[in-house]
Amino acid sequence: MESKFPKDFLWGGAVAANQCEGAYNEDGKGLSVQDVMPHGLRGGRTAAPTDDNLKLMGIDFYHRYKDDIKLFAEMGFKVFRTSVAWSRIFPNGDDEKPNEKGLEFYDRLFDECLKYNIKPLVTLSHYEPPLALAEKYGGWTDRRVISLFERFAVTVLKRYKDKVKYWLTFNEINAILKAPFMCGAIPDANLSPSELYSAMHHQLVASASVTKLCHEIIPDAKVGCMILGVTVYPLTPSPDDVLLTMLRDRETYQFAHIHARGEYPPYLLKYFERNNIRVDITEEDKKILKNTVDFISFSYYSSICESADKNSEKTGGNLSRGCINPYLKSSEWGWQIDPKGLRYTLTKLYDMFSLPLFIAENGLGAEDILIDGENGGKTVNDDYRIKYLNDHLVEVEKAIDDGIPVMGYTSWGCIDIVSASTAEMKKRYGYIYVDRNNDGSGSLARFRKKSFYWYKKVIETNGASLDRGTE
Ligand code: BGP
Repeated sequence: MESKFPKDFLWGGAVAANQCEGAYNEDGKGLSVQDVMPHGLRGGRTAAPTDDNLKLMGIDFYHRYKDDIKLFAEMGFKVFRTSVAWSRIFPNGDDEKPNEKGLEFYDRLFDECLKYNIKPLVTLSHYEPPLALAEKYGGWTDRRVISLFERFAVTVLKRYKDKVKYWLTFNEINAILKAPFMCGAIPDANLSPSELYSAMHHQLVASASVTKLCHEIIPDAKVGCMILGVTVYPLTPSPDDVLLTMLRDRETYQFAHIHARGEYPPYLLKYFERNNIRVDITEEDKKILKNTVDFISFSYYSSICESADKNSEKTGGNLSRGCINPYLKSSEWGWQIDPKGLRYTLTKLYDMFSLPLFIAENGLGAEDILIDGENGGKTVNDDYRIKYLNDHLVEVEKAIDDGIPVMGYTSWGCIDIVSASTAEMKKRYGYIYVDRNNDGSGSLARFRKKSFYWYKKVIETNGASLDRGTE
């Protein structure tokens, strides 16, 4: 069947520095919050890095990026999403001068991408603020962190202005309300709502300010926000469930609203007022927020249901959990699989904000079994992953056919990396298997999975090879 994907569709994959690079203390890098979160999101933090933190070595991308990018190029990637680790460039977050060695690493990395005509899509902050900001400032609760972030962003934007034309400000910016330490270097577990929402506000102002700076420094750049795209359905047609779903949706879409419309939605301001939440939104902040994004990007893995019934059974998930949808199956980690939910989210976001969309993350975390492959190599028969990705892409194509401008698709963890929520290797997303285990053992060798060849074909045919079933 003829493909409906636009000719210039950006096919690719995504990772984050802290989940793949390793080399956590090499070439002048400072510690990031991830270096003291050995067990992921729910595991708390340690005082200093510990040996059981798989992120300290990641998949050694810092040293192996050339071979890995070569593999991405073999699949035909048009785009590669990664982040610049803030603590590689400003080891303490507030240093006066950047760390040249850190900057050189990303020069080499982006050059390597460009060698194969792969466009870098760069996230400035992907769950990896410098740890020193937690200790010295209480993280993003302190307004001064806005200018520290601007300093980092300007340094990076100026340095890579000829190499990187696609930028994202904060990964899943809505996540700060759920994981304040990981997203905002906020050490205090007993944070008041006013402090938490102030931290959120500071990130939103920083995001808008960096959007402006990026447009000034790189006039031909496209800057997007990045939202954790939680798709929510009412569990039943009960008006209570429907209303709750609407309210839950607002928790996500308010972030897109601020980035796309340049102001707080009235319902969020009302929420502050009703709950006595004090956020200092200055006149200057309001002006800065007017610097809106060029596109909206989001992550999409699964959907959840909302119910007024407090006893309804809950799904798995990393940051957003909800009620189980009886019509859907789940991944081994309890994330409900819902390809149609992706079309729903694309449609909803476009109906609300009329901006181009980018699917910055999507994928299936699964346990893979390495088997013997051709020519003495190894491989994985990951038909389950192929099915997941295929079915989601078929829904993306339908959204495109409905007239929604979708710029690109970077599937998550295109090479196996350490997971964010559980900090393990066992949960794999990649087209490329990395020989590394939860106990830290493994040769770090890379092997092409069956999905590697499948995705190569999808890109080669611009989506025409997707299996659209009988629909
Ligand atoms: C998103 C994060 C990623 C990523 C992904 C999958 O929320 O932006 O960093 O890891 O989720 O989650 P996990 O790694 O926990 O399976």
